[in-house]
Order: sequence, then structure tokens, then C-alpha cells
Amino acid sequence: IPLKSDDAIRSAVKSLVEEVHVIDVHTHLFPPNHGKLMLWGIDELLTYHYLVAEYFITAPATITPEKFFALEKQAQADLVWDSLFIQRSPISEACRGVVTTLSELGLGELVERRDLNEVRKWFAKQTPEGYVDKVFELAKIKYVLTTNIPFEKKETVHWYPKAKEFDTNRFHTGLRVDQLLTGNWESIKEALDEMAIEHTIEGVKQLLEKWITIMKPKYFMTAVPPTLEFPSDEEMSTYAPSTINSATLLRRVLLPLAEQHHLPIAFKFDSVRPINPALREGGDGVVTTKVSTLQKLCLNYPKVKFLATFLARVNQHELCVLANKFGNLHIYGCWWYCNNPSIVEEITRIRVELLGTAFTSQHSDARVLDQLIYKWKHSKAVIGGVLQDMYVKLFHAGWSLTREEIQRDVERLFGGAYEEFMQK
Ligand code: REL
Ligand code: ZN
Repeated sequence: IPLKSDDAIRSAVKSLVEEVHVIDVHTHLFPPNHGKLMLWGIDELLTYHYLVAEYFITAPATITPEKFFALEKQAQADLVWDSLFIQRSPISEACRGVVTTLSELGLGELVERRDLNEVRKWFAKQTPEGYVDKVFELAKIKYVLTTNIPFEKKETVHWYPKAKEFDTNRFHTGLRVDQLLTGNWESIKEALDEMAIEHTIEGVKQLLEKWITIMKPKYFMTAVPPTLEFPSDEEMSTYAPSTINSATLLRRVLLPLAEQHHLPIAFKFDSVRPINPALREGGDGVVTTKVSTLQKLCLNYPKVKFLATFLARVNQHELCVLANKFGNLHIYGCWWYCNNPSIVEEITRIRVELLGTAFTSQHSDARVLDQLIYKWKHSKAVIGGVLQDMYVKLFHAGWSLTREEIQRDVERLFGGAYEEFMQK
């Protein structure tokens, strides 16, 4: 039965978006059996690098980043809490996220009393496994994609020589290979040595093939350094086949592997790291790079599928036009500094207007498990609002709509379009 009024449409869209179970196509989460790598709980939430960077804007000169990072996690969290939640109101997106998370967990009363210690006591009673269930349920997550770096010893010990078993229904892996595009030969060499593989281009390919077998990733992922341009055939011909640099690692290793193994490459453009190294993970910045680098990849590698997200706000429109031209390109999420309601709203409008439902509206980028709760709640509120407007406009144009049709579209935007693209 068609929905008969603006109000009926708005309320249907609102509830369908709130209720949809999402596929989170990019996170930095780890399953419980990865020990300390799995981050969760109030102290991790408060020391998320977004909040640490915000803390340092106004921190006293006596607390340098060096001193701060030398403190125990709980002491770091105390400083952030006092500065950003007690001395001022937590109105930034990252701070509000902590508040939403605690409220959704049912700790509203403790938040009301600003009682950090009671909050800590509540978390101390949770177990990692039970908490994963709780968070996935609250945040309505079907499954998440994780970030798995074969060049990080603290990660690879969980996979090699013996792989740990974990819940692969809820944690899908992504093979993260930034070291190739940054030409970080030192860490590539270490990883090669670890598996006794020779230091050649062929060796790097072999190494990644081993990791594909071990981790069974759904895609390759890498940030694209701002200086990297798509190396032309002419440029490539100037390199001996054995030359190892970011251009050859891209065109002689990553792209051929993606094609042979039918693994899409998920790119992240426009980050620059670091612009203030003292802030560690919080020290990266944004820069506007050329969208045409991606256009050249899509054009020259029609058999490779690309997922892409851009950090610079100004690139979002050009990116949509590109996605409108290439069936081997799929846009995902509003990344990091774009994951703020004002920008999510703007980006989502442009995307729907140019691409309909052929994109993935958001990913959480969660590093701390609990962040799934607020990142999805906040994003759904904004994206849902945009969709309400879009469907009402369509209705006024003369198109009748049923709840089922809207539900089908919403499912696409929160994971279905990603799965369709992956299966293509
Ligand atoms: O995957 C990335 O490159 C980035 O999303 C992260 O490095 C970044 O620190 C992340 O936490 C931002 O949301
Ligand atoms: Zn990320």
C-alpha cells in the first residue's frame, strides 16, 4: 500500500533508517581474542585521538604531548574528561559521541552526575565477548570490516605462524597496504624477512599472496599519499623491472594482484600524515589532492574494482561525477574530518542527487568498539533526515511510494550497495 502523505513518508523513512542493520565497510576494530588490540571502554573512548587532539588545543603548556603520552591511560583519560567535559561543555562531535555512547548504554544517570568513577566501575563488570554482543546489538551492526596490516608485528602474531580463530561472520578482514604506496621499504623488508622471502618485486607479490591466503581479506585498502600520482606508461618504462618504489609497487604489485585475486582496492585520498607528529595518531591533516589520479586508475584498470573515499570536502562533488562515469568505482562513507553532521548532510545530498542509491552512505572508522554506537546513531540521524526530504520531493513529483520500496533503498545505502558492488 502506498504511503499517502508527507508525514507518513517521513515517519516511515525515519524508522526504517533507525532500524536498518548496517555493514560497516571500514573500521579499525579487532575481535576479542586479539587481546590488547581490541580497544573498548571509557578510558579508550576518552583517549580517542580525535579527543586528544581537541584536548591539546587548550591544554596547559606544562602538559606537553610527550608528558601526556607517558601517563597511564586512565590518567590521560582523567585529563581529557576534566578539560573537555567538566571545564567546558562537550559540544564537539567527538565529545558528544562519548555522551551518546554512554546514554545508549544506559549510563545516563552517571553522566548526569558527571561520575567518571562509577562509569569506570560499570565497564569493569563487562567481558570483551559479552560487550561485543551488546555493542553490535545496540548499534545494529550486521558485520564490520577490519583493518589488518601485514607489516605490523603486533598484529601479525595473531595470524602467523598459527592463525587465531575468531568470529568471521561479524569481523571481515581488509588487507591494509599503505606501506606500498608510501614506499616504506624498511617495514616491507622486515615483513619479507619474517617469511624468508627475497627482497624483490616478485618477493613483495609473494608476500602479499601469502597474506591473502592467511587473512582471506575482502579487499585491499590503502591511503594514497598526497604526492602520489598515477604513474604513466612512459614513466613506468623508465624503471627497470626490478625497481622498487611506490610507482612500481602500485603498478607491478598492487594492481596486478587485485586483478588476479579479484580483490577490490579501497582507497583513501586527501590525508596528509603527520602535520604535527607530536600528536601521534591525532596529528594527521587534510589536503586537497587530484581526483584525476583515481579517474586514471578507473580508466586504465577496467578489470579492477575500486572503492574510494576522500577527506577533503571540496573533492566530494568531483568524486560523485567520477562515480557516475565508472561502474568499477564505488564511493563509501564520510571519512574522519568529513564525519561531522554538517558535512555528512551536504555530502549525502550531493551523492543521492547524482548517484541515487549506488553508494555506501557511511562507515564508522571506529577504533574503539563502543564508538560503533554513537557513530552510527549520529550518522543515521543526518542521513535519515536527508532521505526524508528526498522521498517527499519524489512523492510531490508524482511518484507513489511503499514502505517496502523505501526499505529496499535504505538497505542498499547502509551496506547492500557495497555487497552488490563486491559481487559484480
Ligand atoms: O584508516 C585511516 O587511514 C584513518 O581512518 C585512520 O588512520 C584515522 O586515524 C582514523 O582513526 C580516523 O577516523
Ligand atoms: Zn580508518
